[in-house]
Amino acid sequence: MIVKAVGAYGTVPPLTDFNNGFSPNGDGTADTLVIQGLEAYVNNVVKIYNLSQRLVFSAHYGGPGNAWDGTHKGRRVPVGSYLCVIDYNEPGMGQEAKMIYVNY
Ligand SMILES: [Ca+2]
Repeated sequence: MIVKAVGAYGTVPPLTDFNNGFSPNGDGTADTLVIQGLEAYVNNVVKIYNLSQRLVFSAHYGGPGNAWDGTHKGRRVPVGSYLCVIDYNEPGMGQEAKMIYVNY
């Protein structure tokens, strides 16, 4: 897998303020991977890879209530670092990639 780690460019502000870490343990705090404002890009796709470069999640981001909950095939993923790749799927926009951390 080759990830071109670029921010959004052109007139589009980068979405660099999403939470670096989250705790998908169902306690009501930071239980999903919130990426503020991404739902405005209606064609977006969010992909999560583990450090073995295996895809553990891929879906459209539709807001905090429709975001990755830290599970893979119905089970919580192990604590650790993951790579989040955002495909905007908009003309003139690339991908954005960022490391995130899952803890419980
Ligand atoms: Ca939590």
